[in-house]
Amino acid sequence: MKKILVVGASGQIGTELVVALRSKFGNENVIASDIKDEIKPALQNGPYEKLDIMDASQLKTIVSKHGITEIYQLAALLSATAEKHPDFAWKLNMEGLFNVLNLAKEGTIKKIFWPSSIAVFGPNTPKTNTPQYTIMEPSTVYGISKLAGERWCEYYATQFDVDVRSIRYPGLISYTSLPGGGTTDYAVEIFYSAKRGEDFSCFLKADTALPMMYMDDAIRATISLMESPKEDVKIRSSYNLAGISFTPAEIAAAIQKFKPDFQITYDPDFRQKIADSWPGSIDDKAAQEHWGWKPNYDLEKMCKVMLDNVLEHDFQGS
Ligand code: NAD
Ligand code: AKB
Repeated sequence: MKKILVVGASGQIGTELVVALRSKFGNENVIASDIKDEIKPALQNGPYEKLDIMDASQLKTIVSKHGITEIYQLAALLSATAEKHPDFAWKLNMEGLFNVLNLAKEGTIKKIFWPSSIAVFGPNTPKTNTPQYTIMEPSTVYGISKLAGERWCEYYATQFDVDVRSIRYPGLISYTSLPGGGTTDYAVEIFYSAKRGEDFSCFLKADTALPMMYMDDAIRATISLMESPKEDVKIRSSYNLAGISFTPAEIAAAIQKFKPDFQITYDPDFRQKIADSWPGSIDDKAAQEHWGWKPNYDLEKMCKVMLDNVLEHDFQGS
Protein backbone atom coordinates (compact mmCIF):
# COMPACT_ATOMS: atom_id res chain seq x y z
CA MET A 1 0.00 0.00 0.00
CA LYS A 2 1.14 3.54 -0.82
CA LYS A 3 2.38 5.54 2.23
CA ILE A 4 3.62 9.02 1.39
CA LEU A 5 5.91 11.34 3.37
CA VAL A 6 5.88 15.03 2.38
CA VAL A 7 8.97 16.87 3.71
CA GLY A 8 8.66 20.68 3.93
CA ALA A 9 4.87 20.26 4.18
CA SER A 10 4.24 23.63 5.86
CA GLY A 11 5.58 25.60 2.88
CA GLN A 12 3.86 27.21 -0.10
CA ILE A 13 3.80 24.01 -2.18
CA GLY A 14 3.75 21.46 0.63
CA THR A 15 0.53 22.74 2.18
CA GLU A 16 -1.44 22.35 -1.05
CA LEU A 17 0.32 19.15 -2.04
CA VAL A 18 -0.60 17.45 1.25
CA VAL A 19 -4.24 18.53 0.85
CA ALA A 20 -4.32 17.15 -2.72
CA LEU A 21 -2.50 13.89 -1.88
CA ARG A 22 -4.74 13.26 1.15
CA SER A 23 -7.87 13.75 -0.90
CA LYS A 24 -6.54 11.26 -3.50
CA PHE A 25 -4.94 8.60 -1.29
CA GLY A 26 -6.59 9.06 2.13
CA ASN A 27 -5.63 11.26 5.10
CA GLU A 28 -3.90 8.45 7.04
CA ASN A 29 -1.69 7.52 4.06
CA VAL A 30 -0.05 10.93 3.71
CA ILE A 31 2.32 11.97 6.51
CA ALA A 32 3.08 15.69 6.58
CA SER A 33 6.45 16.71 8.03
CA ASP A 34 8.36 19.92 8.52
CA ILE A 35 11.05 21.36 10.76
CA LYS A 36 8.35 23.54 12.36
CA ASP A 37 6.82 22.55 15.71
CA GLU A 38 3.40 23.96 14.99
CA ILE A 39 1.03 22.13 12.66
CA LYS A 40 -0.89 24.37 10.26
CA PRO A 41 -4.68 23.94 10.41
CA ALA A 42 -4.69 22.67 6.80
CA LEU A 43 -2.40 19.80 7.81
CA GLN A 44 -4.24 18.78 10.98
CA ASN A 45 -6.54 16.20 9.35
CA GLY A 46 -3.80 13.56 9.16
CA PRO A 47 -0.46 12.46 10.64
CA TYR A 48 2.32 15.02 11.20
CA GLU A 49 5.96 14.48 12.18
CA LYS A 50 8.45 17.16 13.13
CA LEU A 51 11.52 16.39 11.00
CA ASP A 52 14.79 18.06 10.11
CA ILE A 53 15.55 16.58 6.67
CA MET A 54 19.29 16.99 7.30
CA ASP A 55 19.03 14.41 10.10
CA ALA A 56 19.32 11.10 8.22
CA SER A 57 18.66 8.89 11.24
CA GLN A 58 15.51 10.82 12.24
CA LEU A 59 14.29 10.48 8.64
CA LYS A 60 14.96 6.72 8.73
CA THR A 61 13.04 6.34 12.00
CA ILE A 62 9.98 8.16 10.61
CA VAL A 63 10.12 6.19 7.36
CA SER A 64 10.20 2.90 9.23
CA LYS A 65 7.55 3.96 11.82
CA HIS A 66 5.01 4.73 9.07
CA GLY A 67 6.14 2.18 6.46
CA ILE A 68 6.77 5.00 3.96
CA THR A 69 6.97 3.99 0.28
CA GLU A 70 7.21 7.43 -1.41
CA ILE A 71 8.80 10.74 -0.40
CA TYR A 72 8.15 14.24 -1.75
CA GLN A 73 11.25 16.19 -0.57
CA LEU A 74 10.39 19.91 -0.75
CA ALA A 75 12.53 21.45 2.02
CA ALA A 76 15.01 24.01 0.64
CA LEU A 77 16.12 27.63 0.83
CA LEU A 78 14.76 29.53 -2.18
CA SER A 79 16.64 31.94 -4.43
CA ALA A 80 16.52 35.24 -2.52
CA THR A 81 17.11 33.71 0.93
CA ALA A 82 19.85 31.46 -0.44
CA GLU A 83 21.84 34.48 -1.67
CA LYS A 84 21.83 35.77 1.92
CA HIS A 85 22.87 32.41 3.45
CA PRO A 86 24.91 30.65 0.74
CA ASP A 87 26.68 28.08 2.95
CA PHE A 88 23.54 26.99 4.71
CA ALA A 89 21.53 26.96 1.45
CA TRP A 90 24.04 24.61 -0.16
CA LYS A 91 24.02 22.37 2.93
CA LEU A 92 20.22 22.14 3.25
CA ASN A 93 19.47 21.88 -0.46
CA MET A 94 22.03 19.10 -1.05
CA GLU A 95 21.91 17.10 2.22
CA GLY A 96 18.11 16.96 2.15
CA LEU A 97 18.21 15.42 -1.32
CA PHE A 98 21.04 12.97 -0.54
CA ASN A 99 19.32 11.65 2.58
CA VAL A 100 16.28 10.77 0.53
CA LEU A 101 18.21 9.42 -2.49
CA ASN A 102 20.25 7.15 -0.20
CA LEU A 103 17.12 5.67 1.40
CA ALA A 104 15.86 4.83 -2.09
CA LYS A 105 19.24 3.37 -3.06
CA GLU A 106 18.99 1.01 -0.04
CA GLY A 107 15.56 -0.04 -1.34
CA THR A 108 13.60 1.38 1.61
CA ILE A 109 11.77 3.94 -0.55
CA LYS A 110 10.22 3.06 -3.92
CA LYS A 111 9.71 6.53 -5.43
CA ILE A 112 10.92 10.11 -4.85
CA PHE A 113 9.70 13.52 -5.98
CA TRP A 114 12.22 16.34 -5.72
CA PRO A 115 11.55 19.78 -7.25
CA SER A 116 14.05 21.64 -9.36
CA SER A 117 13.47 25.16 -10.68
CA ILE A 118 13.83 27.48 -13.66
CA ALA A 119 16.75 28.79 -11.54
CA VAL A 120 18.93 26.04 -13.09
CA PHE A 121 19.23 28.34 -16.11
CA GLY A 122 21.62 31.29 -16.20
CA PRO A 123 22.54 34.46 -18.08
CA ASN A 124 23.95 32.52 -21.07
CA THR A 125 20.81 30.41 -21.51
CA PRO A 126 18.49 31.29 -24.44
CA LYS A 127 15.81 33.46 -22.79
CA THR A 128 12.76 32.73 -24.91
CA ASN A 129 11.13 29.29 -25.00
CA THR A 130 14.15 27.92 -23.15
CA PRO A 131 14.63 24.32 -24.33
CA GLN A 132 14.86 21.24 -22.11
CA TYR A 133 18.50 20.74 -23.12
CA THR A 134 20.57 23.93 -23.44
CA ILE A 135 23.36 25.99 -21.82
CA MET A 136 22.66 26.11 -18.07
CA GLU A 137 25.41 27.95 -16.11
CA PRO A 138 23.22 29.24 -13.21
CA SER A 139 24.66 32.27 -11.42
CA THR A 140 22.84 31.94 -8.06
CA VAL A 141 23.60 29.65 -5.10
CA TYR A 142 20.06 28.32 -5.36
CA GLY A 143 20.38 27.60 -9.08
CA ILE A 144 23.74 25.89 -8.60
CA SER A 145 22.24 23.66 -5.89
CA LYS A 146 19.26 22.78 -8.10
CA LEU A 147 21.46 21.97 -11.11
CA ALA A 148 23.76 19.82 -8.94
CA GLY A 149 20.65 18.13 -7.51
CA GLU A 150 19.39 17.34 -11.00
CA ARG A 151 22.69 15.74 -11.96
CA TRP A 152 22.62 13.60 -8.77
CA CYS A 153 19.02 12.54 -9.43
CA GLU A 154 19.94 11.34 -12.91
CA TYR A 155 23.04 9.62 -11.53
CA TYR A 156 21.09 7.70 -8.87
CA ALA A 157 18.44 6.78 -11.46
CA THR A 158 20.94 5.41 -13.98
CA GLN A 159 23.51 3.87 -11.57
CA PHE A 160 21.22 2.53 -8.83
CA ASP A 161 17.80 2.34 -10.55
CA VAL A 162 16.33 4.87 -8.10
CA ASP A 163 12.86 5.99 -9.28
CA VAL A 164 13.31 9.73 -8.79
CA ARG A 165 11.09 12.21 -10.63
CA SER A 166 11.44 15.97 -10.90
CA ILE A 167 9.98 19.15 -12.37
CA ARG A 168 11.70 22.50 -12.96
CA TYR A 169 8.90 24.56 -11.43
CA PRO A 170 8.41 28.13 -12.61
CA GLY A 171 7.40 30.78 -10.03
CA LEU A 172 4.28 29.45 -8.30
CA ILE A 173 1.24 31.57 -7.49
CA SER A 174 -1.27 30.61 -4.80
CA TYR A 175 -3.59 32.18 -2.24
CA THR A 176 -3.40 29.61 0.53
CA SER A 177 0.22 29.99 1.68
CA LEU A 178 2.69 32.81 1.29
CA PRO A 179 5.85 32.07 -0.74
CA GLY A 180 9.04 31.46 1.21
CA GLY A 181 11.83 33.78 0.01
CA GLY A 182 11.99 33.58 -3.79
CA THR A 183 12.48 36.04 -6.64
CA THR A 184 9.04 35.33 -8.12
CA ASP A 185 7.28 36.17 -4.80
CA TYR A 186 6.14 39.58 -6.11
CA ALA A 187 3.58 37.78 -8.29
CA VAL A 188 1.82 36.53 -5.13
CA GLU A 189 2.30 39.66 -2.98
CA ILE A 190 0.75 41.85 -5.70
CA PHE A 191 -2.64 40.16 -5.15
CA TYR A 192 -2.60 40.90 -1.40
CA SER A 193 -2.10 44.62 -2.15
CA ALA A 194 -4.71 44.65 -4.92
CA LYS A 195 -7.28 42.90 -2.73
CA ARG A 196 -6.66 45.32 0.15
CA GLY A 197 -7.12 48.25 -2.23
CA GLU A 198 -3.47 49.31 -1.79
CA ASP A 199 -0.84 50.31 -4.36
CA PHE A 200 1.95 47.79 -4.91
CA SER A 201 5.67 48.53 -4.93
CA CYS A 202 7.36 45.87 -7.08
CA PHE A 203 10.95 44.75 -6.39
CA LEU A 204 11.44 43.93 -10.10
CA LYS A 205 11.41 46.25 -13.12
CA ALA A 206 8.24 46.64 -15.21
CA ASP A 207 9.54 44.63 -18.20
CA THR A 208 11.07 41.61 -16.39
CA ALA A 209 9.38 38.57 -17.94
CA LEU A 210 9.50 35.35 -15.91
CA PRO A 211 7.88 31.91 -16.25
CA MET A 212 5.08 31.46 -13.69
CA MET A 213 2.30 29.00 -12.94
CA TYR A 214 -0.89 28.86 -10.87
CA MET A 215 -0.51 26.39 -7.99
CA ASP A 216 -3.39 24.10 -9.05
CA ASP A 217 -1.56 23.41 -12.30
CA ALA A 218 1.71 22.74 -10.46
CA ILE A 219 0.08 20.28 -8.03
CA ARG A 220 -1.72 18.51 -10.88
CA ALA A 221 1.55 18.25 -12.84
CA THR A 222 3.40 16.89 -9.80
CA ILE A 223 0.87 14.15 -9.03
CA SER A 224 0.49 13.34 -12.72
CA LEU A 225 4.27 12.87 -13.10
CA MET A 226 4.42 10.74 -9.94
CA GLU A 227 1.51 8.55 -11.07
CA SER A 228 2.83 8.07 -14.63
CA PRO A 229 4.12 4.61 -15.58
CA LYS A 230 7.87 4.36 -14.89
CA GLU A 231 8.73 3.88 -18.57
CA ASP A 232 7.01 7.18 -19.51
CA VAL A 233 9.36 9.15 -17.25
CA LYS A 234 12.23 9.33 -19.72
CA ILE A 235 13.98 12.35 -18.19
CA ARG A 236 15.52 11.64 -14.79
CA SER A 237 17.21 15.01 -14.26
CA SER A 238 14.14 17.29 -14.30
CA TYR A 239 11.36 18.27 -16.70
CA ASN A 240 10.82 21.81 -18.03
CA LEU A 241 7.26 22.87 -17.21
CA ALA A 242 5.49 25.93 -18.66
CA GLY A 243 2.41 27.77 -17.47
CA ILE A 244 2.08 31.52 -17.94
CA SER A 245 4.88 33.99 -18.75
CA PHE A 246 4.38 37.66 -17.88
CA THR A 247 6.11 40.85 -16.72
CA PRO A 248 5.13 42.92 -13.64
CA ALA A 249 3.54 45.48 -16.00
CA GLU A 250 1.48 42.75 -17.69
CA ILE A 251 0.17 41.22 -14.46
CA ALA A 252 -0.66 44.71 -13.14
CA ALA A 253 -2.65 45.41 -16.33
CA ALA A 254 -4.47 42.07 -15.95
CA ILE A 255 -5.37 42.93 -12.33
CA GLN A 256 -6.58 46.39 -13.42
CA LYS A 257 -9.25 44.69 -15.59
CA PHE A 258 -10.84 43.50 -12.32
CA LYS A 259 -9.65 46.41 -10.11
CA PRO A 260 -9.39 49.54 -12.29
CA ASP A 261 -7.98 51.70 -9.43
CA PHE A 262 -5.03 49.37 -8.77
CA GLN A 263 -1.60 51.01 -9.21
CA ILE A 264 1.92 49.55 -9.37
CA THR A 265 5.28 51.30 -8.85
CA TYR A 266 8.77 49.87 -9.37
CA ASP A 267 11.65 49.84 -6.90
CA PRO A 268 14.07 47.08 -8.02
CA ASP A 269 16.34 45.50 -5.37
CA PHE A 270 18.95 42.68 -5.33
CA ARG A 271 16.36 40.25 -6.73
CA GLN A 272 16.42 42.08 -10.10
CA LYS A 273 19.84 40.58 -10.84
CA ILE A 274 18.55 37.08 -10.06
CA ALA A 275 15.49 37.58 -12.28
CA ASP A 276 17.66 38.95 -15.11
CA SER A 277 19.62 35.69 -15.11
CA TRP A 278 16.51 33.51 -15.59
CA PRO A 279 14.47 32.68 -18.72
CA GLY A 280 11.40 34.66 -19.72
CA SER A 281 9.52 31.64 -21.04
CA ILE A 282 9.97 27.86 -21.13
CA ASP A 283 9.56 25.12 -23.76
CA ASP A 284 7.98 22.05 -22.13
CA LYS A 285 7.48 19.82 -25.19
CA ALA A 286 9.07 16.85 -23.40
CA ALA A 287 6.61 16.99 -20.47
CA GLN A 288 3.72 17.27 -22.95
CA GLU A 289 4.92 14.32 -25.01
CA HIS A 290 6.14 11.99 -22.24
CA TRP A 291 3.36 12.28 -19.66
CA GLY A 292 0.67 14.43 -21.28
CA TRP A 293 1.23 17.77 -19.49
CA LYS A 294 -1.13 20.66 -20.35
CA PRO A 295 -1.76 23.77 -18.17
CA ASN A 296 -5.32 24.89 -17.38
CA TYR A 297 -4.70 28.47 -16.24
CA ASP A 298 -3.89 31.53 -18.34
CA LEU A 299 -3.14 34.98 -16.89
CA GLU A 300 -6.76 36.19 -16.79
CA LYS A 301 -8.15 33.00 -15.23
CA MET A 302 -5.37 33.01 -12.63
CA CYS A 303 -5.96 36.69 -11.75
CA LYS A 304 -9.68 36.08 -11.28
CA VAL A 305 -9.25 33.11 -8.96
CA MET A 306 -6.50 34.89 -6.98
CA LEU A 307 -8.54 38.08 -6.52
CA ASP A 308 -11.64 36.07 -5.55
CA ASN A 309 -9.79 34.04 -2.93
CA VAL A 310 -6.73 35.83 -1.56
CA LEU A 311 -7.27 36.93 2.08
CA GLU A 312 -10.54 34.94 2.09
CA HIS A 313 -9.22 31.37 2.20
CA ASP A 314 -5.95 31.42 4.01
CA PHE A 315 -4.09 28.30 5.18
CA GLN A 316 -1.44 30.56 6.73
CA GLY A 317 -2.33 29.99 10.37
CA SER A 318 0.09 27.90 12.34
P1 NAD B 1 8.79 27.19 1.21
O1 NAD B 1 9.94 27.97 1.66
O2 NAD B 1 7.44 27.84 1.18
O3 NAD B 1 8.66 25.87 2.11
C1 NAD B 1 9.75 25.10 2.51
C2 NAD B 1 9.37 24.36 3.77
O4 NAD B 1 10.50 23.57 4.15
C3 NAD B 1 9.05 25.30 4.95
O5 NAD B 1 7.82 24.96 5.52
C4 NAD B 1 10.19 25.07 5.92
O6 NAD B 1 9.82 25.17 7.28
C5 NAD B 1 10.61 23.65 5.57
N1 NAD B 1 11.98 23.36 5.96
C6 NAD B 1 13.04 24.21 5.97
N2 NAD B 1 14.14 23.58 6.42
C7 NAD B 1 13.76 22.31 6.71
C8 NAD B 1 14.46 21.18 7.22
N3 NAD B 1 15.75 21.24 7.54
N4 NAD B 1 13.77 20.03 7.38
C9 NAD B 1 12.45 19.97 7.08
N5 NAD B 1 11.73 21.01 6.63
C10 NAD B 1 12.39 22.17 6.44
O7 NAD B 1 9.16 26.58 -0.21
P2 NAD B 1 8.16 26.17 -1.39
O8 NAD B 1 7.91 27.36 -2.22
O9 NAD B 1 7.04 25.38 -0.88
O10 NAD B 1 9.15 25.25 -2.25
C11 NAD B 1 9.24 23.87 -2.04
C12 NAD B 1 10.26 23.33 -3.01
O11 NAD B 1 9.89 23.64 -4.35
C13 NAD B 1 11.68 23.87 -2.82
O12 NAD B 1 12.61 22.83 -3.07
C14 NAD B 1 11.79 24.92 -3.90
O13 NAD B 1 13.12 25.08 -4.31
C15 NAD B 1 10.96 24.33 -5.00
N6 NAD B 1 10.44 25.35 -5.91
C16 NAD B 1 9.50 26.24 -5.49
C17 NAD B 1 9.04 27.21 -6.37
C18 NAD B 1 8.00 28.21 -5.94
O14 NAD B 1 7.71 29.14 -6.71
N7 NAD B 1 7.38 28.07 -4.77
C19 NAD B 1 9.52 27.26 -7.67
C20 NAD B 1 10.53 26.36 -8.05
C21 NAD B 1 10.95 25.39 -7.17
C1 AKB C 1 12.25 31.45 -6.48
O1 AKB C 1 11.90 32.55 -6.93
O2 AKB C 1 13.31 31.25 -5.85
C2 AKB C 1 11.36 30.26 -6.75
C3 AKB C 1 11.81 29.53 -7.96
C4 AKB C 1 11.41 29.99 -9.29
O3 AKB C 1 12.54 28.57 -7.85
N1 AKB C 1 10.01 30.72 -6.85
